[in-house]
Amino acid sequence: MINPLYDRLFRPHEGKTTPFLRFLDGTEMRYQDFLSLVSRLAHVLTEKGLVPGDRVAVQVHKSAQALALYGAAVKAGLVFLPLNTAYTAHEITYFVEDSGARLLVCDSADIKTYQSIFSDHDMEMLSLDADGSGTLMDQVSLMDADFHPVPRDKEDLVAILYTSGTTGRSKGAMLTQNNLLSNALSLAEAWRFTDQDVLLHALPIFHTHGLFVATNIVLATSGSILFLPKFDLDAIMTLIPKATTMMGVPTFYTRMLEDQRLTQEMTAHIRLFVSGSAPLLAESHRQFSARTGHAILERYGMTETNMNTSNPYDGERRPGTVGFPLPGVELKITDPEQGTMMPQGEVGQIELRGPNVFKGYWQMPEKTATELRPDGFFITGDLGRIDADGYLHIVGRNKDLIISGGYNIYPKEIELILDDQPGVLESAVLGVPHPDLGETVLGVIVAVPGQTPDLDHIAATAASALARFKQPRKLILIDELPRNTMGKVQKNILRERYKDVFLDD
Ligand code: MLC
Ligand code: AMP
Repeated sequence: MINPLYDRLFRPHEGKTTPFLRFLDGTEMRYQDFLSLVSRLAHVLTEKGLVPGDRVAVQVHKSAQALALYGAAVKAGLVFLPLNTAYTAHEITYFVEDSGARLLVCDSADIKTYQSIFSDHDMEMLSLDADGSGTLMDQVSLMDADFHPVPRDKEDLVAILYTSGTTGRSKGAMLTQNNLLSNALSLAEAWRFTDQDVLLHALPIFHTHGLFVATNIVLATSGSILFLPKFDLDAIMTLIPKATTMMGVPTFYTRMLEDQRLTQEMTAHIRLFVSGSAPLLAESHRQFSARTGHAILERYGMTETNMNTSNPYDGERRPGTVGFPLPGVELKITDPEQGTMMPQGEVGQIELRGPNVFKGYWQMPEKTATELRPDGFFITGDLGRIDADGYLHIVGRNKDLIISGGYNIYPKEIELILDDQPGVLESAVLGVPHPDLGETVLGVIVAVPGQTPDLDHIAATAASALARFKQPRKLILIDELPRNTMGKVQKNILRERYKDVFLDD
């Protein structure tokens, strides 16, 4: 094979006239038109001087053109680096500099800001807007629709996805051609996707879930995608009768449950609902079954590993569990201190090995070595146990991580900002229950003796530096942080103390 990912996921569709993307307004983009856009975009990228292995940073709204840009990067042998549209210029600066991106594609509204920030960088910049226009697309029309795929090895990098880190510094997870391809094929089979499927797609396309899981499975099986710009409850309710499958984070399902339009009849055409990226409450699973007759299939994944486990397609989809390891994935539960195997049924850290597991963190060999063992097992930081029937239960996290509406937030990054503010002695940032987002961010602050920090000012400073989803939804001033005898802040005590802050609203 010349370029395994392109050859298996994209090439078979060249010339195909069936629809790939279907839009809200009833229009469609056929496979052959998508593939020709991929080729033209690949020409734009290479004519900008990019060579195989170069990073293409992309912070754009969800559009067919944005998805085609991913295909173009694959075809041209480049490394795709998608970035959350909510990231601020401060956050983007880090990702661009750390990755050494050679091209940044962003919204035209941001281009002036980025041009001034990156004026002394050897990096090209092009714009792509939500409506598919921009300087990137201006060049597309001039390009040939034939582009010979750049040869790649299955171990070559195809994407870097940044995930936040415990130290406050984000880490770029390096994903290979084989990581993505093996996972897409494995999931397509496990979840029985065919060319008859119509996937309702309301996830963002800058993360594993919306970009790789959802898109690659459909590409692997030649179905079509109902392509929504974002999650919109009304649009979901209108389109569900036209879809056969849907993938979402738990917030999608809890919001759907609050809508009286969700019934057994209106979901009758759906064959599969999938949930992941954050824990789906067993209670939500049961309510959904009672209302619709559908047992949501919950699965477990990570940016670093793609998808690891899944409830069965046939057989019991057990609420509150994430099912069994996918074919080819080895999973073990180990003692967090010793790394030794825990007895069956006991809680320990989840370790994983398989073709889905990433190659390491971009230019962070030490960090890679602490999480990826020499024998190939990846230490996930999630805590779990395997029940008597083999189902994996995720019972907590051995890492200081908040998951809000499916987005990961590492408290350290926020604490570093809060600690820097006038009048602040120290801070602790934690995740507390939230009815819509599952968890949300709470900031707890201790003042320098005799001073009164201005919480509004601190919130405004956090807002200028951090994406909205990372900003504390509330700041609370307290006298001191609870600590254990080793001096470590006991966030579990704070979590218990403030567990109802957002539930009482
Ligand atoms: C938006 N906001 C969020 C937020 N999303 N705040 C906290 N957490 C989030 N997840 C902010 C908005 O900026 C806005 O701020 C306010 O919250 C409400 O806006 P909204 O319009 O209601 O938000 P909405 O667009 O509905 O977004 C919620 C959401 C979205 C859940 C639909 O976040 C989403 O699509 N999440 C999916 C994330 C995802 O794809 N994760 C996969 C990661 S891959 P303000 O100021 O107006 O109040 C992975 C691996 C795996 O984890 O296993 O899959
Ligand atoms: P990310 O780094 O965004 O890829 O998020 C990965 C993390 O999301 C995992 O380490 C888990 O903590 C969490 N996660 C993903 N899927 C599930 C799930 N079904 N249940 C519980 N947690 C999940």
